[in-house]
Amino acid sequence: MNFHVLTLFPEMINDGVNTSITGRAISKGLISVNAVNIRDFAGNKYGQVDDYPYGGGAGMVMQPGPVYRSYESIKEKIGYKPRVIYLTPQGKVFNQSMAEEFAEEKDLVFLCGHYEGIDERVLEMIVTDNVSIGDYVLTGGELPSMVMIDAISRLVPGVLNNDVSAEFESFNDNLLEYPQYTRPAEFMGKEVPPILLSGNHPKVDEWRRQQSILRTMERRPDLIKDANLTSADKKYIRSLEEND
Ligand code: 6GU
Repeated sequence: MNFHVLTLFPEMINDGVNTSITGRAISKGLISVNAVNIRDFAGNKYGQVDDYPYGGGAGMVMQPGPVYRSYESIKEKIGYKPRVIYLTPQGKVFNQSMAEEFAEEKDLVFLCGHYEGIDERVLEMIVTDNVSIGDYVLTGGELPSMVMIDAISRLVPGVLNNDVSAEFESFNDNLLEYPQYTRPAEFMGKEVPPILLSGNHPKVDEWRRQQSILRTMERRPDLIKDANLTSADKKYIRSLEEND
């Protein structure tokens, strides 16, 4: 899978993705991250890419020309019109289902805005998806694009060490993960839940499932309505409600 990031700060992208799991995925050739400097497509020799907003107001607006030409350079290279994701707090809030959908693409283009934004005309021409990573305001689209690259990359086959885990997670869709423990069996007087030391795998699985449900109800009750609950899960929830 190939990620192309149109940005005024390519070093920020390269520094962010070349480490850890995404870094290893790049070394293994499973993904590529191509940070394209929009300034390389400036219209004049001074490298200008922004200008004052028509109609007045604070700040600067990124000009359409450099953005359009940087997009065209990607389109020419890959030979087709890719999906173009504009990172904006005005977009649809990113979630795991969107990550799964984007992971199906061969190429994805991320367009990172800065200053007061990008001239609307070029957005109308090239953007296919407006995406936000949450309801707060950041200084630019670079961190959001790295967040999305991370979430999408780990769904690409081979990127995670344990190829079962991403699959298992989607099976567990919309429930939070159960708590994990490792050695020592006792830490500062706190014991690991005894069931985990029992060697009884069906019981361990049942306990973990119940912990996932309990956590989701306590921490993210909004997710329960979309969870894939079995009849055993519903029975467990009823037993919790009876003990209230
Ligand atoms: Cl995608 N961009 C910016 N600038 N701020 C954000 C965001 C994106 N998502 C949340 N806040």
